[in-house]
This record gives sequence, structure tokens and C-alpha cells, in this order.
Amino acid sequence: MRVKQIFWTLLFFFVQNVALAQEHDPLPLIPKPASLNLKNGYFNISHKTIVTIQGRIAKEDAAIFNEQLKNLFGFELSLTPAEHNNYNEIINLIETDSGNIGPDSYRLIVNAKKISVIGKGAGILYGLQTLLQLIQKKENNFQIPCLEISDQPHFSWRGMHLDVCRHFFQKEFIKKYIDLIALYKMNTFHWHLTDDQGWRIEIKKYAKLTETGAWRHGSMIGPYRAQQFDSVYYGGYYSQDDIKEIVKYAEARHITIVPEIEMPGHSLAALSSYPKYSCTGGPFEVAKGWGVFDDVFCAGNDSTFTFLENVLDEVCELFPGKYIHIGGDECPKVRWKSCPKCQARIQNEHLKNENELQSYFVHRIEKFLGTKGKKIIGWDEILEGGLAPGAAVMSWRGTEGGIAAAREHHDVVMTPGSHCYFDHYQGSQDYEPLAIGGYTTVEKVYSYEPVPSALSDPEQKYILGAQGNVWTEYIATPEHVEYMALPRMCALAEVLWTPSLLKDSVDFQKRLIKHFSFLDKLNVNYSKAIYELKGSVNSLETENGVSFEFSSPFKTGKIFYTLDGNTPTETSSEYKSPLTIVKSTKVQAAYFENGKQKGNLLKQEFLVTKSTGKKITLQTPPHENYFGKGAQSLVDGIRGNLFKHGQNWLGWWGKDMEAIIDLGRPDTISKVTMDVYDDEPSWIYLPVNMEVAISDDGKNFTTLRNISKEEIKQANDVVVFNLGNQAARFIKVTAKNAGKIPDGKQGSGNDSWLFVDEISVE
Ligand code: TNX
Repeated sequence: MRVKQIFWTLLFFFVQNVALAQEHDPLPLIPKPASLNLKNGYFNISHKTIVTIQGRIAKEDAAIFNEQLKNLFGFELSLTPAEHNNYNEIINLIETDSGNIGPDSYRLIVNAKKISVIGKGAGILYGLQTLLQLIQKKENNFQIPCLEISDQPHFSWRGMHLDVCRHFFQKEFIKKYIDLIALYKMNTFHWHLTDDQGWRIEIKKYAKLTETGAWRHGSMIGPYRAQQFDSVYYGGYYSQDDIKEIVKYAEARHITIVPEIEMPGHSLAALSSYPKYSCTGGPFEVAKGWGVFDDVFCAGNDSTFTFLENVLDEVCELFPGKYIHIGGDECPKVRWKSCPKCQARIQNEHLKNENELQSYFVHRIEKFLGTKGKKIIGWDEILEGGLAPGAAVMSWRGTEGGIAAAREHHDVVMTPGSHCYFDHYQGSQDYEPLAIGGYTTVEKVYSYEPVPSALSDPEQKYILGAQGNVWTEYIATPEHVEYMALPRMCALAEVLWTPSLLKDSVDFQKRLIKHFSFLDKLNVNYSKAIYELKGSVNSLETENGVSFEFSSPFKTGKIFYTLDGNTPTETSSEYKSPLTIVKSTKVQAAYFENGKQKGNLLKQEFLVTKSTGKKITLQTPPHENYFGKGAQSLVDGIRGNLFKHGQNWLGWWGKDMEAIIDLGRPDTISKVTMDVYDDEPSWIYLPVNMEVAISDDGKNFTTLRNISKEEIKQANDVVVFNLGNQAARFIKVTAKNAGKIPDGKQGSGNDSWLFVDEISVE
């Protein structure tokens, strides 16, 4: 009897909880907690609420929580030591070191009269961040729903990066950025402090680093390929007092700052101040433009190392964290090749080449930092020529560097351009401010899984987590940083905090839209690109052409479209299901609600030919950063569009493209057209050779036409193969990559990119 009773009681509670969970929209929590159990009722929070505190950390956390409350809702709570426990409405903060709770984890229990936050390490602050996001205004009250949460971080490195060199941001904004990092339970701020365009940290021993190196006599304006500059004197730096203040500010929010001092490349600002540490002796100017520069620290000169060690001495004093980021990326080797001292070093140290010289450089710095009790972390180029023994790697050029480092048992932070570069476009380029390129939507960031499946279980442990990077070549104001970082940072925070099994993109989008009002209150200029009406092209199995599908996060209104070039209104055709595009058309569509258009006008032109929507295979898949929808993007009827790399272009890095299109049956063909892309300063080179071949069986191909480098150059980005009349079912198109970038060019010594799009067959 008793057992039965318990059973029914339990069932009742279970059903009630499930019903509650379904009835309510998801609570606007980001990141989503590992476990949440919603209950009936509310806790009323007001200036009368008392907070009792147990523990030193809890006391600091409570003070931060109070500041946040004041800022967001205009009231504060009374703080008191734990003994006073006999109040009506109280919040108990309990710091624990119990083995039952993991590092930086917390439990949050909200009852109608009492809230408990039990946490370890950063756990209490994280619990309070959850609490903050739960506060809802109801008439004149602020309420928190009754619930129980048990929560813990999924990854240990939950980072955000900010480049303060290409553009400088004042101390106050750095604090706001840190506040946002804390709000989303992230714990690492990677501060990119030195680069070609500015040295931003005061070093007492070398005053010229900031007197000279922090200032430039102009900046690049507009897109890279326009190569235009203003002549405005620009710069700024953080004094050591500023740095100490910021480090303390971050520490209170359980955030470790990883300072980055770039070497051996990206060092023109330092060399402008102290040219004697270069190979040629200078003189140099702090860079006005973006990109990669040939003059780097001289690796043959011992005094370079003394200089860097003295700089790092001061850096280590200022930053208590265990990691110092030493850069290591994009270091051209041209100067080293002709520098007698560097060549002598290669000889004396029995190094094979300049790559090994870079590795020598990094090893030497690592050793020095080891004596200071620090570990180094660097961009994935530090793998080339042999990784320093204790170095951790930041994998940015894709995931390969991370995989290689983990296999060698080095710690890894994933930050691939494909998902973690928040300087890329996040919405349609028709409406977004100028960005460096790429196309990384919030949805894409959310889909990211930091642990590469190629790694074995034991190797996976070396993946510490991931980080969002905000490079600021095209981002000059705090508002613009916010715009690029948010809400992509919300998505990444959830990728890093929430167990991957609980990830749910539909639920995330609902929470995010609710959460926007919170960001409004914080005065954060986030992007609203998720409201965009988007179009996606899919292949049709049976017919010619492609299907075109619209999606909008709004659900209550209707989408209208036109195919005749007119702007859609509510009297245009209503969108019910994916459109079938069988001939060249210009589609325009918009979302309407209550008689008004909401969001953007979607415009898409299709050029339908014999290849559109046909089966296509690629010998080598494109690079993950420029993957589009894979091979299908080459025959989706959408031409690559100059200035818009990222969305429609597919890119190969150092590799050739070979595509085979299957028309499904033999057909007459007379012309093949393909778009190519030329932007050498951005490392994108025209193919050096292209070829079209045909076949009846998909195995034995006959080459019809081969186009040389010169002809490709003259083709003006659209390469046309006139073939006469041919009968074929299979068409093979190849484009040969230009290989290594030659000396004297941007990015020399690196692999070049090959960008192609749409293969039209007529
Ligand atoms: C590559 S990521 C760089 C940066 C640029 C960034 C722009 C990395 C290690 N180096 O210097 O700012 O691309 O996206």
C-alpha cells in the first residue's frame, strides 16, 4: 500500500514537472544548465532580500552580483555574514570544497522564501549569473521561478579573444568585455596586445615600445583590395597600472587573462621602436595597413632574446595566469634567409632550415618562460619545425593543427576560422558592415563540436576547449566589437559549457531571442542577423534545377515572394513550400506581419544551365573555412560574386580542385563557364592551369581544352571553355592551385588559396 502511494506521488510530481516544462517557453538561460528542474511558485527579489555569505570568494561574488543587479534592475541586496539566518526572504551563498561537487560547479535551489547557491571555485559566481538571467519583472515585482539546478562546465578553456592592436579599445570597454565573458560563464580572456599595427602594453625597461610603437601615422580604410589609407595619427596603450586594474577586475570574475606578445612575426610595432632587433636594422614604421609583413625579429641575434626576455619578465609580473601566448603565427622567413646571423644560427644549432629556426626561437622562449613558472601557448604554426616540449597549441587554420598537437600529447585550444572567427560576416553581406570575409552565422557557431572525432579517447583529453577570436582590422569601435561578438559568443559559451547531448538549436534560438532584452538592458549592441530571412538551395533528385527554401525565426506572419524583379508585397505570391527553380530567375522575398515587412529583403539570382542541381563529386573536399554546402555549391545556380567571398565561393588551401559533374544522361555541350577569384593580398591566387575533359562512363576522360595561366589572367574572373558541339554525360573540370606564395608578396612562403564557384554547362 505504502509503496503504491509513493509510486503515485512520484508519478504525480513527474507529470506535473514535465507539464510545467512544456507549458513554459524555455527559461532564457545562456548557457543552458546541465540539469534543471522547474517547480511551482516564485521567489520575490527586492532591496529587502538579505544575502547571507559563507566564505571569502562568496563575499566577492556577492558584491559583483549586487553591482549587476543595480545596473540591470536598479536595486541592491543587503549582505550579511552567514550566522544571521532567520530572515523572511534570504539568499544563502555557501562556498564548499565538498568532493560531491566538481570544480567551478554549483547547485541553485530556489524556493518561494529561500534561495541557496552552493558552489565551488567560480561556482557561486556562475550560480549568481544564472540567478541574474532568471529575474523577471512582474508588475512592480522582480520574480525568480522556483527550481533546482545542478550545473558544471563541460570544457575547462572557455575563451574569448580581443585584438587591441589593429584598433585600440579603452580600459572601460575591456571591463565591459570581461563582464560579458563572466556573464556567460566563460573563464579566459586572450588579450592580443602586440602586433604590426601597435604595441599596447607599457614596458618600463623599453619606453619606446609605447612612445613609438603604440602610434601609427594613418590606417587602412575600406576593403583590403582597395588599398586606401587615411592619415590620422592613431594609437593608445595600457599603462602597467591599467593592466593591474584589469587583471584584478578579471580575477574577481574568475577570469584568467592570457596576454599575447607576438613573436617572431607580427612584430613591426616593436621593431619600429627598436630596429636593431630585426635582421636588416630598419628603419621601420608602425604598419598602417593589415596583413603580414616580412620584417620580423632576428633569430640570429642574441640581443633579440635578451630584449624579449626582459619584456616577458615584466609581462610575467603583471599576469598571474600560467599561460603566456607568444603568437608564432604567419612569420615570413625571407629576412632570415638572407640574414648572415640567422644563417649562422642555423649552422651552429644544426638546424635544417628556417622552419626549424622558428622552432628554435619558440623553444628558447619556452625555456625562459619555464624558469618563471609559466607555460607557453602559441598559434598552430609553432608545430612547424618541431613543437617545444611543454607548449600548448591554438588551432586556428582549421582543426588539423589541433589534431596533430593532441596526438603528440600537447594541450590544445580549438579556434578554427570556420566556427570561431567572429570577425567574419554573420549575415547577408547586403546588410552587414564591411568585414574581413567568411560567413559564420550564430547557427554555425552553435553547431561546433570542439573535440575532433578523428582523435582517440585518450587523445581527446588534450582538447581543453575553444575560444572565439575578435580580430579588429575592420572593427574600430566598442559598439562594433559588441556587434561582431554577440550573439555568436552566446552560442560558443553554450558549446563550451553545456553537455553536448543537451544542445538543441531550436531551443537555443528561442532562449536567445528572449535573452536579447537582457542585452538591451546591458546596453550591448548585439547583431540581429538571426532575424534574417534566409534562403537555402537544395538539389532536386528527379528534375532539372534546384529547390529554394526560405527560413525565418518568426513564425506568426507570412513570407511573400516575386520572380519578376518586383519588390514583394503582401499581394505577391505567398510562400508555402520550397520553390523549384528550373530556369534563370531573380527571386525576391520578405517576411510580413500585421501589414508590415519585418527583417530584410532577400534577393537571389539564379543562373540555371545544364549542370544546375546535377550530381557532382570532388576529388578533394574544400577547406572547412570555405566549404559552403560542399560540392553542390558549384552547381547550385548561384554564381560567385566578387567581394563576397565566403558565402558562395569554395576555397582550397594549397590544393587543387577537381570536380566531376554527372548530367545523368548523354547530352550535347558546347560551353563550360567557371568563376575564379583573384585577390593576391588576401592570399587568394588565380589557378595556374584549368582543364575540361569529358567522358561517357565517368572513368575514361578525353581532355578537350586546357587553359593556361595567361589566359586565365585575361579572363577577368570568368573562365569560359568554348568546346564546339560535344556529346558527353560526364564533365571533369580541374583548376590547379598556384602553390606557395612567392617572396615579396603578402603571406610569402605560405600556401595560396584557390577560390572557385559555379560551373555552368551549356
Ligand atoms: C589571421 S589568426 C591572423 C590575424 C588576423 C586574422 C584575421 C592568426 C593567428 N593570425 O593576424 O587578424 O587572421 O582574421
